Amino acid sequence: MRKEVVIATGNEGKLREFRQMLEPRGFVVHGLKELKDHKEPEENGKTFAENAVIKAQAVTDQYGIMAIADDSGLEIDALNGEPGVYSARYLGHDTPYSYKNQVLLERMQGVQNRRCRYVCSIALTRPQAEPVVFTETVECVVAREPKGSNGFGYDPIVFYEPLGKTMAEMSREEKNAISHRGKAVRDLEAWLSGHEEIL
Ligand code: ITT
Repeated sequence: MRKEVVIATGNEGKLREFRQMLEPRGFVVHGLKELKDHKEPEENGKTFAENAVIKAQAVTDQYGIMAIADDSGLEIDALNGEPGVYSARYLGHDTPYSYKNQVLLERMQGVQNRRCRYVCSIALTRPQAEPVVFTETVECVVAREPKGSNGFGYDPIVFYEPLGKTMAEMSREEKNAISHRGKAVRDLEAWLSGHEEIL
């Protein structure tokens, strides 16, 4: 039987990573661009998990097909968890991250408590089934200055103490081994392995 799944994301990087994981497992993977008249839902959840479910469930409800969505972001303790679920929209969706990162560093100037974390929730939705959600985090500190050019988004200012470098100074493999998304994807893989018969 063909196992079909839609990756409910407008982010090409996320689509590529999920494709790499799911195609070897026999899934036929579709991106949102292949769907006709897809209605983008409002991401109005209060948590990453709620938003991941909103994005995946919208596709399952509209097309009657299994869907996977990822919602993620950066929480800074001294800023009451900002930018949090607004990470992609913080200071404007299309504002360059070099600017967003500079603003965050300015807001953190002189602040002693630099604890922060990346959070990733992955939701899997299927017709006539409850959503399945995996949430993982990676604990970090806000760097004093941006460093590194790998990765994306907030990576240059997110410093991972056990390796002594920012997320943007890590290779893809290094980041994947410890990251919020790497861990959540492995949770999803383990769940899929244990539920082959019902997919
Ligand atoms: P979709 O909602 O269409 O999947 P998106 O890129 O808008 O795509 P999110 O709403 O989940 O995705 O926003 C995630 C934001 O969180 C992203 O734009 C970054 O600013 C930040 N972020 C999440 N994971 C990150 C990582 O590994 N490295 C750097 N920034 C990250």
